[in-house]
Amino acid sequence: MTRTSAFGTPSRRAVLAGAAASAGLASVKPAWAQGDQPSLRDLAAARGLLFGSVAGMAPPGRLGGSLQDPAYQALLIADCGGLVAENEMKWAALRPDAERFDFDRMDQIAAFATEHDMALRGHTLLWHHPQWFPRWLTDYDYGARPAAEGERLLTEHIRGVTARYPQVVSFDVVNETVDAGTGALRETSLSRAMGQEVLDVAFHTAREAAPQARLCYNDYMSWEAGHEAHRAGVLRLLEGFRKRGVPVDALGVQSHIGSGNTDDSVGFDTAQEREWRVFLDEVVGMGFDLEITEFDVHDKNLPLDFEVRDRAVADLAERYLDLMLDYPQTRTVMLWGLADHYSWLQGLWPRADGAAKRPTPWDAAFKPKPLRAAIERSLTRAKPR
Ligand code: 9MR
Repeated sequence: MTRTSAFGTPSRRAVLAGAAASAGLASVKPAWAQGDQPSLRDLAAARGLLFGSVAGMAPPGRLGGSLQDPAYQALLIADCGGLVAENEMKWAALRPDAERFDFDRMDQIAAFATEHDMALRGHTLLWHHPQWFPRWLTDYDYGARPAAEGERLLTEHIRGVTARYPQVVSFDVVNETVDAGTGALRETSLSRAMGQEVLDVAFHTAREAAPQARLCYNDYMSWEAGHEAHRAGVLRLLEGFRKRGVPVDALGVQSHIGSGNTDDSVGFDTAQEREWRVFLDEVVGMGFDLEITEFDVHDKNLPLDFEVRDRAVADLAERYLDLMLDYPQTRTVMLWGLADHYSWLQGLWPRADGAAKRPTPWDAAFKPKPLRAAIERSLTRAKPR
């Protein structure tokens, strides 16, 4: 009998085993994989890379609710070796207050990953950005000894989450703490209580509590005009980590590429590529690995025509991924969405023509687009690591 997961989908292992048995083959693609394309998961794995995507447990049909959709689940099972929760591991989701954890929705995501033999990424132990703190944490009364109370709260959180999910292969320990405009470190209630040591404490605690996991600093700096201070701030932060012996293994390069939020071009010309390599060379020169953690291609400023738009998205993606995978230090490629209608980009920065965006490899009818083929080509070209 085919084993069924808690989500009602047959597990990958069961499907693969069943198909292999009936066809008499060692490795067979599941029936719902696209055409005769090899799975991106297997292509990546053969090169020592982890390929996967985000999914979320928001109510069915909503942005953030992709894991509730059986068609989206099928894509994950067919093509992804890794899974990351879109929101469910954040403080805002896990922590109703200072005393309690609510692991319910995150547990369901973790269970899906286990059912389908997917590696789980952890996003994020500390999104150190005031906008994304839960209200209670912003207003928290740290008492007479704020540094000690901040440390207690933070370490308890990190120990709680890492103990609950010991299978996590890689954690975004700290997310987006460099101010994109100035390059300075952001302030939160925690940093006001503990000082910027809060970041070091987060990494030390994660290393101690999850020695099996790679520890990343994750951010969205890019080559775009206006990102110079952001890149410089991230380099300063990484340098400081190294000098102080803070256990950070990799830089998570979010990779929300395409139309910038500030810069309306969709460029990645030769000069920008050079600029980007200078940044990456500095990062790997300090001994950090790279992870692509949230890849998608914003098409806000591309023409309406699907053929033209999808081609431009795919071309940019292929050049970018080729460059990133040229670094043997890049071990992970995670997408921030597989199907267009679940992309967070639908909810922000509308296109001038009001049309839906097309930033992911599958369209809203779950038909693969040129972006999927571009990713496949890039993974195929990647040297084994
Ligand atoms: O995609 C996520 C969206 O559903 C949430 O509303 C938002 C706030 O929690 O976060 C989005 O994910 C972000 C990620 O956690 C960090 N990097 C940027 C991502 C896109 O905004």
